Amino acid sequence: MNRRRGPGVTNCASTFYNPPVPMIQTLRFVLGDQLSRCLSSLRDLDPLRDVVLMVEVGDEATYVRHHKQKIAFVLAAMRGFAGALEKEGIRVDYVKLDDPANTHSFTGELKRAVARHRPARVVATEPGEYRVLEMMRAWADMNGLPVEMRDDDRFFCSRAEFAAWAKDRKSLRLEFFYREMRRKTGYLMQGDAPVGGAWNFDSENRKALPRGHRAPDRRRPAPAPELGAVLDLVAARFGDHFGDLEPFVWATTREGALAALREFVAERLHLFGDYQDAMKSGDDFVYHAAISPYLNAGLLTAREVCDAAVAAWRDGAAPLNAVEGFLRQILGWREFVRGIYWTRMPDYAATNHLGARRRLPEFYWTGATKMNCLRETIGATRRNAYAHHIQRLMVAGNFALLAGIAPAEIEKWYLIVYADAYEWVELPNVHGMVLHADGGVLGSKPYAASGAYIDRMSDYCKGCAFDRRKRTGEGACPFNFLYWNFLIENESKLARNPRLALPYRALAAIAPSEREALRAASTQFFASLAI
Ligand code: FAD
Ligand code: DLZ
Ligand code: SF4
Repeated sequence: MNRRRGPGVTNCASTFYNPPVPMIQTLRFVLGDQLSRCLSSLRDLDPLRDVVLMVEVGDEATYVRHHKQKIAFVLAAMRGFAGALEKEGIRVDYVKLDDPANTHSFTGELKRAVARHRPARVVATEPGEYRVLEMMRAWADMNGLPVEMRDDDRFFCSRAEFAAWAKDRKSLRLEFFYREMRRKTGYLMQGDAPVGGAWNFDSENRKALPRGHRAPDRRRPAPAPELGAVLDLVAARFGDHFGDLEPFVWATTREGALAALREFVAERLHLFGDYQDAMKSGDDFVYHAAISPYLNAGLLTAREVCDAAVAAWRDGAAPLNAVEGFLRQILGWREFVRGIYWTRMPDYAATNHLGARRRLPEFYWTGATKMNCLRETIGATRRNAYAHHIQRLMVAGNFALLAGIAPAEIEKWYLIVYADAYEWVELPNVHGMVLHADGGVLGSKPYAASGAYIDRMSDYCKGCAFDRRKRTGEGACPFNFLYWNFLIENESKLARNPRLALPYRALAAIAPSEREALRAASTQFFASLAI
């Protein structure tokens, strides 16, 4: 035990008082997506008696082979956060990836740290993934040491609160949950009523970008001091993972994340609502905030982001349709998908309502496809470890739905390729919103769409080898024949869904010979992709 001697023991006792350095009381284990100073496990931290443990482990970078920028983002943000704690006088035991003694697992590193510090207890905040929760449950009795697991209260809605809300409901719908959250937080409320007289301004929010219109360029954040070494480390160890490492496009510090939020609020929020569904060649961010990696890793809190948006509306800097639309994403969707994840796991991931079985086409990794919309989306994903919501939902996701890609295959892709992807948020979006693999737990219908939707909301079809007006025959847009093929293949499961009445009526009007042609075009297409 490393105790310094107290007063009266040394010969300079009259001039200096060296207080005894106490035993380590609490070891506080902070994960790579828990980089918030307000984290529950850091709340009662005593700098004199506690140590914060942070560990870079190979297992977290390779349990799925994450995009290189995602790994670099997490590691650089962890190093930056550890540095900020140390500046506050907090003792951080930080294990680097290239430490020769590193066991490369959370459990192994916690065991080693317990042996190093011999703390009286371990405190952690519950993790964001079921996989890690299972791991942590096994720590409950680590060498007889108490391990306290605290709620992650960085969300507006706790897991228990969501479970209570969901308990006796026949169906879980975002709209009703979101209204509860508006009432609870008071955001955009006037007494019991929504400001502006409506909960939702979606009908104003479906515009395509006017020809020649360009959103303001998103500025690339200044690199933090630790970034260079992290980029070298990632290039050396994970160079064969998906995606470009440089140019690296993310901030990795709280200051950088706050600057990105300020830039969004000042320059793009006012048109977020109008163009939230728009896509444009060569514009990877359009009017989106590009803050999800920061929110999910903890560099920004959901509350401060919502506060900033509402303040912009109050100041007259952004209109209601923009601010309500933005709030709905964070206060609504983000909390809603988390609630579904934690109330439904682990069974949720295993469902496959539509019986989708095909393999993921190779072009999801290479981007080598003649379908321009997919080439643009996958290209942006490779460049930035980011694609905006409509690219994820209506291009990459829509194709996977229409082509019947097996849920596990496409879910793994999403978890790998996006810097903001953690299973609590990725899985419900892919499994529920995109694939309808949960049979309607998260949404009442799949978002299936033909090439007409993509053409309406983007300029992609103009630069495409396929003809979005053709349903079959030479050069027909694959989204067209796959769309009808999807409706035919899933008729027994979907035709009675009232929200799909219109497309099924349209299908009924298609002549049997044309139906055959749509089926044949799809079969041939799948064969050409070998899936
Ligand atoms: P903006 O469009 O500017 O929205 C602002 C914020 O709202 C986002 O930062 C995010 O925190 C939140 N948000 C918006 N939509 C959703 C949503 N559907 N679910 C949860 N939060 C939302 N988001 C992730 O954070 N991680 C994921 O792994 C992820 N995977 C997705 C997979 C698919 C198939 C789909 C359709 C959506 C996915 N999303 C995911 C949701 C959404 O696409 C991203 O949050 C968004 O694109 C992030 O970019 P942004 O910060 O520019 O968002
Ligand atoms: C994503 C990620 C990566 C790549 N590396 C680490 C790491 O080395 N150490 C760490 O604490 N966290 C990392 N993470 C984030 C974790 O995967 C995430 O905290 C868990 O999945 C729980 O959500
Ligand atoms: Fe995509 Fe079809 Fe348009 Fe080509 S024509 S960009 S494949 S929707």
